[in-house]
Amino acid sequence: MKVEEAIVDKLSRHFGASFDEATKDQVYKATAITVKDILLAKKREFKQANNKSGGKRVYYLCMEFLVGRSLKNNLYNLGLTDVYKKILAKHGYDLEELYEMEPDAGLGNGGLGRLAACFMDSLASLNYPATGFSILYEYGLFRQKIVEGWQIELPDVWLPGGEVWLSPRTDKTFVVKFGGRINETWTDEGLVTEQVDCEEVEAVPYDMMISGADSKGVSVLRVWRSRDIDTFDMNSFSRGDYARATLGNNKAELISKVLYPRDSHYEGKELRLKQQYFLVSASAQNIIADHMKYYPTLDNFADKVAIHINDTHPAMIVPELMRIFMDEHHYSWDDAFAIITKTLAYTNHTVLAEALEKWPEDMMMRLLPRIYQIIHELNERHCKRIFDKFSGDWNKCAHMALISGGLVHMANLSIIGSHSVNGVSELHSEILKKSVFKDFYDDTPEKFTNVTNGIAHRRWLCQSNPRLAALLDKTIGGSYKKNGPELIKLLAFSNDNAILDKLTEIKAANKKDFAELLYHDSGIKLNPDSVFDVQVKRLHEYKRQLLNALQIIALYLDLKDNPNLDIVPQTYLFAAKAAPGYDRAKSIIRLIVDLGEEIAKDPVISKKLQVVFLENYRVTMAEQIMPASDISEQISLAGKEASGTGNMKLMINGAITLGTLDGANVEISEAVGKDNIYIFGMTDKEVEDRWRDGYNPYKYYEENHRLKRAVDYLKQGINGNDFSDIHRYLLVGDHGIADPYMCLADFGDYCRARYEMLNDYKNQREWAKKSLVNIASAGRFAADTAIKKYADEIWGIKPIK
Ligand code: B1H
Repeated sequence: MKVEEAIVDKLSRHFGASFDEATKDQVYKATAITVKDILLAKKREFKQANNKSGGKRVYYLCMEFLVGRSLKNNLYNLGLTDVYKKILAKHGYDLEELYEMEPDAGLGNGGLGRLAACFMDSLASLNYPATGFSILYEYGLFRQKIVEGWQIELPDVWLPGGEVWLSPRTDKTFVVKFGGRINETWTDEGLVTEQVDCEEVEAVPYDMMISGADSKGVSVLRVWRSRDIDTFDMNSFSRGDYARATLGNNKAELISKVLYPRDSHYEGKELRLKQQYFLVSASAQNIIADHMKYYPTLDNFADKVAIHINDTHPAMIVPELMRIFMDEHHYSWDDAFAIITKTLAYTNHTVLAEALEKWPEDMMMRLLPRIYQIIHELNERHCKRIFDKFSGDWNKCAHMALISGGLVHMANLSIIGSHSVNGVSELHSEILKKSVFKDFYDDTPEKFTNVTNGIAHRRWLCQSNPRLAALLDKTIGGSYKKNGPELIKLLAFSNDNAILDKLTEIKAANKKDFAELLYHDSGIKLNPDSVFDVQVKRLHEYKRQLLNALQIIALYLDLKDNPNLDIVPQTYLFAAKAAPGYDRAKSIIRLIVDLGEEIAKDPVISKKLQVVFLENYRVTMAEQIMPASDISEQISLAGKEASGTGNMKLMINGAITLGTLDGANVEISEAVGKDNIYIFGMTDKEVEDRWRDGYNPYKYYEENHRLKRAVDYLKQGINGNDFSDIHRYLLVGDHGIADPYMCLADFGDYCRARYEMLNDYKNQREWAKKSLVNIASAGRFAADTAIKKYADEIWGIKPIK
């Protein structure tokens, strides 16, 4: 069927409407359904080709996939944008406006979830057969509202509008068991192990398809929804209590109700543990059932299947696979373990101590008795081996144990169960080897490797910055779309004034667009002739939005002294969600909001300095803001940010990084060279030394009068509000040590780097040249590059021909 007929057909069948009668929302949905049909057909062909080749498939397990919107991305990747645009225009609809009807699928917190989504895109584009597994959260990451400076969380109702992209597969459900006890009986077949008297929950799969770009590939994201098995209560029914009979207890449905909103932070809630096992068990059963459809045995499992543990959240896949191999397929412990470890690989995404998952032993024992038994046995065998290998080194045993101090250590479980362990930037992977996982590295150095993160550059450059993409197409041709590193061809134009001026024009136009959008959405007016300095990411102390705020306060106070100070007009754009229970993060948001309002009251200073906190940061907003940014703030305390990916998205859009030598900033700096990035602050090694020598923020405060003034200003009241809690946090320490992320230590050098940067900004040609070098060098951070490395070196999968 032709596209036009298909849309007409969907409108009529789903909404009983014609183009003329339908609402915009109905036209969006009908359009989306036609695209989904195309994806389904494409997926079917791709799957058949894979079946024929008998190749290996990768399953990517992750508690989060931050997909954002799908219509624009799929049309782009299918090469159908223009076709749809024309047809819809014929009926009076602007495709761009239809895109706006779609809610973001916010099934993730931040970088970790967005990375998983970018990887699905690359896998499909490179023709690798891949399935992502996650949870169909009824509510994704909360919507943020700012009321008098405070963050308020509202539920993210995304399904009405997002659901069109999901295909329910009610024929492929699995049962997941919780609680009860383990029964072991000897029969003729040997030992039978069963979990009895337990709660059974049904896992119902929904598939979301993600098309590859200019490829045959389609990735499937399979998300599980939990459902009560028996919602019909026969006892109540026979008593005549019909209302109660149909009520069910809805307990099971709680499991997939809502995404936990803490980024880089472990939350030891029972419901979260249930979510993790729910994901793991349904996915493991699904993977094994798929395998058994084609092969009579699991002996070749590791040759046909690669499973990725994305952060420790799905780590229970290790004991769950052991359970299925042993209890259901009667493998011996050693045989099962050998096959399973060959199948599994693990990526670590953070070294923050508070993010490392440790589940209470008793909670696991009660909720997942069989899983606990297996982990217990794994631990015994593992500790014995380590004890023998390292001649009775108890310390090593204690560090490396799966269970110690009444806690189950999920990172250790992930390492033991995998053949590969990687970090997400060179620096981060080194830190894993030399400190966080040092003992494991000593034991099995061959497991450890690095794969630096990447971004879906077709989405973050081609789709979100069409002006820049058009210039690139004209200047270097379009091959960079399939091969990111070819962006480097742009370097040949670094002295071409026509191109440089064009880059400046494009940035100006993007800034104007963003300013108009913001004005339209929220009535906030930006000065598009100022430099747009952007810090957009989750709010976390280690990311140091507070350092940025202190620097702004210092500048503001300078301007109060001397309103005629000759500076480049500056607009600071912040956007960040704070975890709901994270009070410090919330008070930093309030500080930024109040600071912005305070400055706005001054008619003279506000012409030179504006601070705006953008509400409800999400994928769609990121796509709008990245192309409009001049300065990319990547200022985490060195050693804390595992990689960062916003840094890459801003870079590829021509923003220049102001950053510390942390995460992937180190590699960005190597890629662009020191003239095209502004690096400041301590290195991770210096940070360590400073701690060892005893960190005293007071010293910096006393030595730098601008800093002292800025810190003291917190106590004075900003926009009528008191921030002495932050003052105390920086100098005395509210709970524990003062200034735990060393804002004061890096303040001086941060101001120095920024001063140089703004000075350089005055020369627009030179600035454009730096911008060009950044765009040209960003190709190595294409997610395709990362995926090729995972495929070749870790998963051992091949593209389907
Ligand atoms: C990252 C997380 C994370 N690291 C726990 N860890 C979560 C941990 O809900 N939880 O329990 C959620 C998220 N997220 C980020 O991963 C890193 O901080 C970034 O530096 C990195 O770029 C990103 C992708 O690797």
